[in-house]
Amino acid sequence: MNIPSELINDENLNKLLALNNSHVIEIVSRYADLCRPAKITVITESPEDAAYVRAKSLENGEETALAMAGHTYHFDGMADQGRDKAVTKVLIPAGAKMSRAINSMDRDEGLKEMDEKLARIMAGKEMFVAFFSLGPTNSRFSIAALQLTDSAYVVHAESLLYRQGYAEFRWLEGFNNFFHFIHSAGELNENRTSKNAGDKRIYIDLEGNRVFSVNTQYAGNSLGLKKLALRLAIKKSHDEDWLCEHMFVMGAKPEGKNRTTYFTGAFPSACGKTSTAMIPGQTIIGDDIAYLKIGADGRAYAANVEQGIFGIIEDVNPIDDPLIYRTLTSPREVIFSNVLIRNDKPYWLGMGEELPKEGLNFSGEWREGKTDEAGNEIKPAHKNARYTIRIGELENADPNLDNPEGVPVDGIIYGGRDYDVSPPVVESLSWPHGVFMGAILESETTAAILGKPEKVHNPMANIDFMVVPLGTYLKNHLKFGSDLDRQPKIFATNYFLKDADGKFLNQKVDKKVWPDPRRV
Ligand code: SPV
Ligand code: MN
Repeated sequence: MNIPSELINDENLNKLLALNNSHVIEIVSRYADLCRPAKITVITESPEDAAYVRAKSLENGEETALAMAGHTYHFDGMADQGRDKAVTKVLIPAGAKMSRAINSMDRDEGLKEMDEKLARIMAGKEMFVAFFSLGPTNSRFSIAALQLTDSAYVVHAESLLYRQGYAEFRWLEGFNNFFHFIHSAGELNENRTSKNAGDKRIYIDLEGNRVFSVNTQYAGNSLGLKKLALRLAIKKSHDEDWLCEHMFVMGAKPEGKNRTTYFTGAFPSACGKTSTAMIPGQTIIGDDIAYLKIGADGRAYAANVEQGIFGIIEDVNPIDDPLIYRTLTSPREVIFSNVLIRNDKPYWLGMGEELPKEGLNFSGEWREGKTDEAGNEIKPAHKNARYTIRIGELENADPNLDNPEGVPVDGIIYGGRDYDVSPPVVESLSWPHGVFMGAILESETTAAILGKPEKVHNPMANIDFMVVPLGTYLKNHLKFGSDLDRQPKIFATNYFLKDADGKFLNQKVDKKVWPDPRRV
């Protein structure tokens, strides 16, 4: 199969051919032919290509520049403000079994539906072909990832959040051991948000090492490298005996001692994961997704899959989150999503200053009291409004952020949003007991996921991304621990206990010493 020549010029074609990988050519050909973009642009790791993507996102209106240098904002549509579990499905070959908790559908049916949805979906648009690495590059943690999308915002956000992977694809030497992601925002509204968000679909094809995502822009649904790759990597980790987790990685530094002890921790979305990774005086490696592998010395090593943070901006203020606040209020590359804009400045809930009474937000022109179609008041910024930055730009970035060996892990923390049962801190008696504590995690869902809050059973905070039967997943955890010569200690935390009057129990913390971890 060839890429239709009218869609790609020689310069871009040569960038693809230089990879010497027929699988890449085949994928680009297939989806160029199906999606029929007006043109194809290949993004390598050159600074010119990065600048091109940034400029395109501004030019096509997916992002708009703010007053501060490097800052832009992006809006997702009203029905596209979080991960959409209902339309995210694992494609299962005929006869295969899956736990009931995992949303799945017949593979052939799903692939057929996707072919129909993708047909000519990029008409008049540009298709970007971009290369990234999950995990540090040139490392046993790295997984090469190919992104096809008609959204410059998606490639721009991925370039902040993930390491460049064009070189990784050269090193594949023609093999097909990479993940690939096909995304289209679909038709756009005037404000550049997905018009057909009601018809979004996210289908995970484990057999093809690929994920399809259509009619959505929200990063958790659209960025291949984020939660879409997490699902593919969970399957891969099971085939290869390592762990792929919804975990932060941070360095803890005991006061007065010159040593760093690395912890990983899994908390459901918006339950304190980033705040824990950002505890004052400690260092951060990652706040969302980690791969854990066993080192030659028999210890567990963790690497951050990402190099950036797609963090919740609500309650980021100079008191609770001084480092992130400073990073978000100084010149550098930052994408703000779903915040309020007034006079080219971003505003968000809990930022520590009074918000304007009118401005522009994800609902369009906004003024205080505006309601949605159901009559509910629209807040100035969404509760799931976010910022996208590189971790390396934070003052507390750990020196091992990009270490290809990862970091040795001595502690693992599981935490949920449980208002009435789980104790504030528990240490497990053993690795299997710790696996049990992770497995019984219960938590209230949050604005990171579309729909009303509900208390769900969320093993290892990973249930939304599970693509293997739960029993298999837990057995893999038990095996991983028993294969280690030195097992990390496992803890469970709960920051969210309430008293009989519904007030949070541990509200008397001195905020200057220990910012409220119930921020997320
Ligand atoms: C989460 O919701 O767990 C996130 C953000 O980390 S998302 O990209 O939506 O997954
Ligand atoms: Mn997450």
